[in-house]
Amino acid sequence: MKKNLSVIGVPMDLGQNRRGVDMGPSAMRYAGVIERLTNQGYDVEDLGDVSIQNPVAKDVKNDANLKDLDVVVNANKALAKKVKEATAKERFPLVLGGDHSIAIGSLAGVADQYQNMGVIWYDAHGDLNTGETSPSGNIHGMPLAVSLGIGHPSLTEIGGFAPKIKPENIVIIGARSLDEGEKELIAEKGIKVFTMHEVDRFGMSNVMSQALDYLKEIKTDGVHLSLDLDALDPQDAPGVGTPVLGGTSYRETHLAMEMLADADVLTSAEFVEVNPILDVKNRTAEAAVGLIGSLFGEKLL
Ligand code: HAR
Ligand code: MN
Ligand code: MN
Ligand code: MN
Repeated sequence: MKKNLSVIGVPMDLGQNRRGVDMGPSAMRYAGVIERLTNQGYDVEDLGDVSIQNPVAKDVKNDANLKDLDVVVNANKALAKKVKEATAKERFPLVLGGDHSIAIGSLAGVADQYQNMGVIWYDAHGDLNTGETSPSGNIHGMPLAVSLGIGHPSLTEIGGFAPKIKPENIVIIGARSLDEGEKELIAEKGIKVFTMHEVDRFGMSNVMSQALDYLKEIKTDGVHLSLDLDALDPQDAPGVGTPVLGGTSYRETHLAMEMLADADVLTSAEFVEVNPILDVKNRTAEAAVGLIGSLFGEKLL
């Protein structure tokens, strides 16, 4: 792992309709993310938060079934620029969300600097909707499709090129809530998915080994981790906008992060969907920061 990190907050909550996830970056900073990484010997540069235009816009759907499209587009353009600058300076971008729509900007920022970028999408959801298939119009349910170049051009063209990633370079882990259109896209594109069925049946250790082998086989030159806290069971991560029962435990996710640290393949990461308003005593932000600690090499002994 690179020793120089750039932390970028994105106080975005307009990709979905539960207000409060815009406070996620503050909650994770409050839970000590910067100190935790600094104490491990990293050179941590906190770039502060990307500014969100018109943060009071609210669930305004356009004709294409996309809520608050312009605000989401502008924030992701700004994020992509910051992520790209950090990567160009050989720093590891660590993005703190914010709702999951910000993965569009993170991936736009890293993708053109790698020829064969891998993505680990750790999430209860597939985030493979488009305006046509989305039941909600919420853009946080679409970023993975957008990064494949599927969706509204004002989203897919962020960063000036599309697609950002190839379907065979994606591994989804923890899925348990997929819409019909998402299932069709997974089948059509042959996207690798480890649902909660596989996690329960084979165990997290086995699933992570398979995921890492899979990425190794396709010879990725960079790997982005997109971790949606709702992948965790609501018992361990109550502060998320779209909780789904039957998720990974904190312990399983912790192990997954340790295995990623040992494999030393990641080149960027984001932690999203922490909503302090829905949380219990900042538990979800603390879980996120604990996971970040292991991801960056903290050992229990
Ligand atoms: N699939 C549903 C939709 O598109 C719910 C998405 C919920 N999303 C997230 N992202 N938190 O993972 O509206
Ligand atoms: Mn807001
Ligand atoms: Mn998500
Ligand atoms: Mn999710």
